[in-house]
Amino acid sequence: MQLLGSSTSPYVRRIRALCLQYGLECQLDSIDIFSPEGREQLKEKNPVLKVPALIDDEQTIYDSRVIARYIMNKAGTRAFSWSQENLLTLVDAANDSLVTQLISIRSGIDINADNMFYGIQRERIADIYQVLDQEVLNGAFDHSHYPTICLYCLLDWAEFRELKTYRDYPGLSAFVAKYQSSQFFIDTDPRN
Ligand SMILES: N[C@@H](CCC(=O)N[C@@H](CS)C(=O)NCC(=O)O)C(=O)O
Repeated sequence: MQLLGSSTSPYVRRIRALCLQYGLECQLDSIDIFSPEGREQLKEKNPVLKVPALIDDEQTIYDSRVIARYIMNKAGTRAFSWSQENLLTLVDAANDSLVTQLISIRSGIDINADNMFYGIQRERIADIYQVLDQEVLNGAFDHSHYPTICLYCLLDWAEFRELKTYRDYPGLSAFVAKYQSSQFFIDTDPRN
């Protein structure tokens, strides 16, 4: 399998970590999604113009959640429960808002501006971090399943990009401390 993506993307990292967890071979085809060449490759492989995209022989899959289902199917694992789907939706919504913030910063836009659009993103991120903190304390992320991988990739990436810190949240801080020595997170660290 070939994964079109970048080594810094939290959405790409979660798929790389999942493949490592299952011992499945997945080659990262690294692109700069904002360079002219990268955009050409994206247009050819994924019309959504986002990473990751998975290419497995003739089959191409868009979107990390669908790719995860595809990989779990290949590995013979059950799909997500409804509560796991909700955890993934929470993580994805916060991650999407943070990606919006990062692209805005790189476009020279002030994400702390007092306007409706950026106010909504800040509110969503803060509320979801609060909910996820509580979910961690309630034990929802005690196991190393796919939502756990996604939460770790979100928290570590937001910290790495200096967009939002998990350190103000006791549950999230304990969560990162628990998982940071996992080999599949060390092997996919965006700083390396
Ligand atoms: N729902 C998508 C989101 C993927 C995503 O937003 N990827 C970012 C990179 S971290 C991206 O490609 N952004 C480009 C853009 O928003 O134009 C997934 O889960 O795969």
